[in-house]
Amino acid sequence: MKSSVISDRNLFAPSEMSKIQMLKNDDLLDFISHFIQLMEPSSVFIVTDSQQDYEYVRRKAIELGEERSLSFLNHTYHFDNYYDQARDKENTKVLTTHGEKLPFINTADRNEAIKEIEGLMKGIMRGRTMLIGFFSLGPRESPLSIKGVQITDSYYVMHSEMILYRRDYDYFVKHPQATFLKFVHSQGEVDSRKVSKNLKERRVYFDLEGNTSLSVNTQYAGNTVGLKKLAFRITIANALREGWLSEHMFLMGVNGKGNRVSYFTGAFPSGCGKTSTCTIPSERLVGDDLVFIKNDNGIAKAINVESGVFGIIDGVNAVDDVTIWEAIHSDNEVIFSNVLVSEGKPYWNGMGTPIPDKGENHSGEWRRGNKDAEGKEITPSHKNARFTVSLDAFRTLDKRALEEKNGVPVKGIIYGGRDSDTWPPVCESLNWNHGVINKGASIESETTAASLGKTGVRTFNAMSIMEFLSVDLGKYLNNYLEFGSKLKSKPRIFAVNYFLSEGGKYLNEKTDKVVWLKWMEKRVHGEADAILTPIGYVPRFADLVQLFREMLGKEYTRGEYEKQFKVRISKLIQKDERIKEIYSGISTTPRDVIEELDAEIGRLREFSKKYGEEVSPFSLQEESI
Ligand code: SPV
Ligand code: MN
Repeated sequence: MKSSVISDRNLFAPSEMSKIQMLKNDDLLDFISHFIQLMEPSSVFIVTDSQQDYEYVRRKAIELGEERSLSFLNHTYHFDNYYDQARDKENTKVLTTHGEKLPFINTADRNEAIKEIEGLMKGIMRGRTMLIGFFSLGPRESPLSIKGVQITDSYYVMHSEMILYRRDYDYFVKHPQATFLKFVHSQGEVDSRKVSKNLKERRVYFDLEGNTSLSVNTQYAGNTVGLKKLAFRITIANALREGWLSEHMFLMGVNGKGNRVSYFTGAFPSGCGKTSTCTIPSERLVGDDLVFIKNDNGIAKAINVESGVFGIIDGVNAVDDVTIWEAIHSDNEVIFSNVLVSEGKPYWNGMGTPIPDKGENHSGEWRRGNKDAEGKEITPSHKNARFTVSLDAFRTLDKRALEEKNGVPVKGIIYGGRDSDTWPPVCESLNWNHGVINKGASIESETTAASLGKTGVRTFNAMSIMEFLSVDLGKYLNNYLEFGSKLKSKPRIFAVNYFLSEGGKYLNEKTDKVVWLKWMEKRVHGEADAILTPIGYVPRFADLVQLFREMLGKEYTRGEYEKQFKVRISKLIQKDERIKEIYSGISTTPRDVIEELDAEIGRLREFSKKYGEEVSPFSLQEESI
């Protein structure tokens, strides 16, 4: 198509004209032309890899009021509309053809949905500048990486992406045949506070066939930052087609004996300890949210897709989250979103210091006690308020692993949930299939609103991926099982649960998670025996005593161990039955899934005949591995 808009001197200033002329990729130029014609910006700015372009985008975000400066360092803050504080599940849709429906996924007809959203996008950038950014998901030179191009009219979105991803305009210059993912966003009309106004017309659509996401009338990063959760829907589908894994996981190195470092990935639903695990001060952070895992000569190798963190700030304090606290107070720039700002300083719930009674927050001018239109008291910061910062700001960053082109070998995969009364604090699966099915595909998370001691409402969240899934869950699991079957050396699979409680009290301290990590690290190297239970292997008491002493200087007691690791037979059977019911309702569920769940239920029933309702780990046999 190579449209004439690409050479329109009214749209492209001379500097931008020379940047676009460096790009010879027809698919790219068609893509850009199509959306210029549709959205009718009054100018176009091309974000290259230069420092100058970085500073320009950042400066414009501030000049136009999308971000404002804080009084310290070069930190800024941004607000989203009071009603635009999180991902919009209802209006997020995967586009399918021939009326195809997918279990658990909100779908829409491709042709109709594109017509609808392009209708909303028509002329939406009039009077505004279209920004075009070029990025790499994963290290620039990595064969595992995927490239992406973002079109947006939000300087805040582009600024966030420059912090969170590696820019890679040069790649597009050098590779006219490059294939890439396409992200198109417009914040739409904004009000005097510069927040998106037309939330009724907020839409986030995924055109998997076109490797494209389209998002409009929203600013919250989870709906707009293409490279993050928008790309994720597309890469999940591509991974399924090509036989690798695109996962909602952290990537971290756990320090072991001598100078050994063992890499683990971890999938946890939000609010279940994912970021706090991978930022433990004694270990190594590689990434906190998204990984690609590929089979490299029989070894599972992972890369972090991102180069920054878009993290929840609620509850982050100097004692429990030392590395995050340091990172957001370092001289690396930070964008705070939806926090309270008072006299040029950011404040958030649970930060551990007093919070002023007035300031500006996601609701506008704020005073303590203010209520919203629904009569609900407005908290100083939103529960989903966030910080955006480069990984370079973290003292514990494993820079070599982050930049490792071929990825780091995955020794273990950890699945976490939030569960008050069923899973033990840590457990190793019997093998790959058992781990994928009975741990990962069985993740449940109790609603955090559930009060301590009471059993919360459990939400099924396989692999903590359910909100992002863009393919049939049965086929997705089949790919996972097949991926493992082709590995020469399979990562061990573990499940953790930081939320076990009794009588309204958590059975573990926040800091205990380092002990479980160290135990898992020993297990993957065959250095710790374990106790075999129907749901997998749990630690021996003696090993935990030693690890608690070494890591936390704490005397771990027999009583604590027994409470935490007893096998809760009937709860476990109930859980397996719940999960089995879900998978039985999906026509594409691989046969192994039901078989593996049935086998575990069978083992648990046998056990209960022998031992009764609950079994102390002390009465079970040790197994050496
Ligand atoms: C999450 O909620 O899992 C996030 C933030 O990482 S979002 O970008 O909204 O997905
Ligand atoms: Mn996430």
